[in-house]
Amino acid sequence: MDTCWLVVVCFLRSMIFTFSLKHHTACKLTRKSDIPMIESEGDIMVGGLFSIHDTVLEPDLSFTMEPDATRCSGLNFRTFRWVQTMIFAIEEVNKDGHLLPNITLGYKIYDSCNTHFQALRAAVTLMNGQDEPITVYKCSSSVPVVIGDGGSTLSIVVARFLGVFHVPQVSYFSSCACLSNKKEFPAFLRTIPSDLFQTDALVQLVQHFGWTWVGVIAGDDDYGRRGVQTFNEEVQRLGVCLAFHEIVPKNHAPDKVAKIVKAIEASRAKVVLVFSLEQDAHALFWEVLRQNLTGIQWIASEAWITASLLSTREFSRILDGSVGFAIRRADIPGLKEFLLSVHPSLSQKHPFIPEFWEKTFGCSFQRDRGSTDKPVCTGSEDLASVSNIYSDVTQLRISYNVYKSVYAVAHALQDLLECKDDNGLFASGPCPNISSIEPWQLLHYLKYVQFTNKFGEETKFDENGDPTAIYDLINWQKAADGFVEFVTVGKFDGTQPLAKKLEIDAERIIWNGNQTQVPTSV
Ligand code: TCR
Repeated sequence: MDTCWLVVVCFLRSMIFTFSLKHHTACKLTRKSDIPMIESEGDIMVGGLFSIHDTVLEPDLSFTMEPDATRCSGLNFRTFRWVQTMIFAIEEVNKDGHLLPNITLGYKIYDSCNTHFQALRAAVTLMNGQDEPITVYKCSSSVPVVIGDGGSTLSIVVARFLGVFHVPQVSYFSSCACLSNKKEFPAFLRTIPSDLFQTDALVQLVQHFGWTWVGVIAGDDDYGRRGVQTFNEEVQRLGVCLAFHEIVPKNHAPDKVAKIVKAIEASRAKVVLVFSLEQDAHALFWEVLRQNLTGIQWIASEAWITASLLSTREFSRILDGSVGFAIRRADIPGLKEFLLSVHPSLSQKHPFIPEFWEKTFGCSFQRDRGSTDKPVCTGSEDLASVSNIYSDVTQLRISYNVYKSVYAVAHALQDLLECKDDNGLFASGPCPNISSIEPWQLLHYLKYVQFTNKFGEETKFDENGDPTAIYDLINWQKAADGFVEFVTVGKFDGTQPLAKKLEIDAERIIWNGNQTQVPTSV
């Protein structure tokens, strides 16, 4: 009898233990209101990660009350255009009678707020669905593929997580060469070329014009430091001498930046590469202007070659003639109209629209008039009447990468649907079940996807998930209104044999100081 009781008690205790353990692991990760999401239903859902805002406002973590939901600030018009481009591309695929004819694509897009932990939080939520608890044993994901993230720092964090579950991730903006490592990032692909190819292109440019005495300046981050490091190694092998190697500090300390500009002058180098993000380049050129250092032929890295911050009248005196490689652009028919069709009436599915509207028109939707002196937004404001970075479709480079990413996913799905049994994933295996596509199956098809889009450009990925590296060679020329015009004067095509990679239309280049003669480096 005693033994019998013991067994019953043990059984009950183990039940309680299992229950509490389950309860513990099943804690809710997020509340629905925590993370705003742009959503549209579809047969197959595509996840999206974009830094719609520039920063996260830290919640109060004093542990004396429940922390508020995370809030982000600084709505970014450029990224907002990228988000709309993803939606545009998905709607275009849905209307296409040939591509995925009987299937509708839906989407769930989250804001990673330019912050790695927010990006990770968004990725986890994408995988699990907002209302569901996070559990270790749930292996199917609410989305089989994610488009994003933007910056490399964010993509690296997200890719470590998604990679574990073999959820394919297609980035439109993360160019760090480190992401080509498939041991670390097995499910990561991208439509932006790796920076490795950019440095290769820059080295060939230097060689092409016979420059032998070149100065280099880097921004103090992975982008600048890594870029310059590979450039230096390559260029020195070709017998080019480095006049100096400077690093622009992130705090833009005036005395340090002034020293760098003095060093440029002292070196007598006439050709200088600046491999940095536009903000750091801006700090440097501000000082170059102040010291009135002219006559330098600047070579730009991709991050600032089409930067609106620098292509102004003010800087044109020193920066005219600059050359550098930019990601390819395209004119996407219908996109402009789509961008202008954003309206507050769509806010239910797109919770970021009210803020976008308020920022664009300087008005407020707040009913409580006491807290704001801005005019009330009526909804009849006219988007077409304002010109801003959001609706500017003249430089669709990253937007075009977003567009390509959506099409890569659509074509991979199409290939998956066309799979015939006995010709499935493995030599003679069955085909995936359409109604429950597993992320790893889609990853397989994405790796081998290959198609030519309506602009005649082919998209495919190499064994590292990298696209074919094609860049436009851009030259800054002064337009009639005093502003800078980005003129395409050549092309770098990484697929070509070495001698044919770089194609330059040298006669069309106008060098620094309004010269047509190629500058010499000494
Ligand atoms: N990919 C970079 C960030 C970046 C950037 C830019 C920032 C690229 N191009 C232009 C500002 C302006 C390319 C990344 O994080 O991978």
